Amino acid sequence: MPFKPDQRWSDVTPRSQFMNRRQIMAGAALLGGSLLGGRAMAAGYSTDEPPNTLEEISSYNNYYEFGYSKEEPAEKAQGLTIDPWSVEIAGMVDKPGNYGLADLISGLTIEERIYRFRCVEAWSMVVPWQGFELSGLLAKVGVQSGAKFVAFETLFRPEEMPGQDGGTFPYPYVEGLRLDEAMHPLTIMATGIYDQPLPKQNGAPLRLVVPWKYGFKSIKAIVKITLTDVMPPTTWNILAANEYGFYANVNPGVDHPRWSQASERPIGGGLFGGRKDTVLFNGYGDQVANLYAGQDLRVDF
Ligand SMILES: Nc1nc2c(c(=O)[nH]1)N[C@H]1C(S)=C(S)[C@@H](COP(=O)(O)O)O[C@H]1N2
Ligand SMILES: [Mo]
Repeated sequence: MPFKPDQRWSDVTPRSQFMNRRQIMAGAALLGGSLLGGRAMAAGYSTDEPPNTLEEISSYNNYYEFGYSKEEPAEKAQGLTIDPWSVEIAGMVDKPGNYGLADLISGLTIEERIYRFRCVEAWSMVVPWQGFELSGLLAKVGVQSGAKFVAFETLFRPEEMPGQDGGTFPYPYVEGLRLDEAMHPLTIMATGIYDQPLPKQNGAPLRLVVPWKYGFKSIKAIVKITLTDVMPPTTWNILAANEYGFYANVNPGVDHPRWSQASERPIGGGLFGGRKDTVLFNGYGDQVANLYAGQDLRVDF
C-alpha cells in the first residue's frame, strides 16, 4: 500500500476510523480486492495500539556495537557514517553485487508499518516504522531455486563502532531467516521511524524488522545479504545456543532458561503501567503460525 499522507499516524482523523480504513485497504490488497470479509479486514499489517514516542524509541536501545547499556547507543552511534552506504547482495541470486542504498531501494514501495516489538529481555514497544517488504528486494535481485535461507550482516567498522574494538563479542553481528520467513509480507527492511530517517541508534540506514520474533533477529546497519541453502549462523545463537535459538519466535510458553517469557514490560507504561501478557508470535499468529506447521516450537525455539 503506497504512502498516503492522509492515512498515517499523524492523521487528525480519530484513530479508530483511520485504522479501520487502513485495514480495509490492506485486506483489499491481500485479496486482490475480490472479497472483503471480516477475516481480511483483521489481516491489516499495522496494529492500532498507540505507538511509543520517538523519544522513547530512540533513547532506549540495544546496539552492542555502541555499548552494552540502553543509553549508550543514542549518544555513541551519532558518529557513524551512513552516507555513502552500500549493501552487498551475495550467494544464490541472479543479480549479485554491491548496491548503493538508493539503487537498492529504487522501485520498492516504502510504506508505514506500526508493529509491536518484543525484546527477548521481556520489554516491548510499539514502533511506527517506514520500510519496504524484504520480499520486494529479494524479487528484485532474483532468488535462485535451491536457496533456503537469507543471511544478514551488520557493518564492521571498529573506528566508528567502539564496541567492536576488542572484547569477546563475535562481530560483525549476523542474523538469518528461513526463506519463507523472509518472504512473508510482515517482514520489512526499515528505513525510517515517524516519517523521519531511521535514527542511527535504531540501525540506520537500513535494518531488518520481523515483528513476530524477538528483537535480536531485527539486525541493524545491514551491509550484506546472502542467499544460501544452509541455515546461517546467528550472533546470539553463537554466544549461547541453549538460550537463543535460530527461530526466536516470541513465545510465552517457552521460557528463557534464566527468566520467564510469559509477560513483558511495555516501555513508557509509566510507574504504574504494569506488565502485560506476552502473546504467541507477538500477536501475529493469524498471519505467521502456518509457517511453523508441524514444527515443535520447544525444539525449534
Ligand atoms: N547490529 C546489531 N543489531 C541489533 C542489536 C545489536 O546489538 N547489534 N541488538 C538487537 C536487539 S537485542 C534488539 S532488542 C533490537 C533493538 O532495536 P531498537 O534499539 O531499535 O529498539 O535490535 C537488535 N539488532
Ligand atoms: Mo533484544
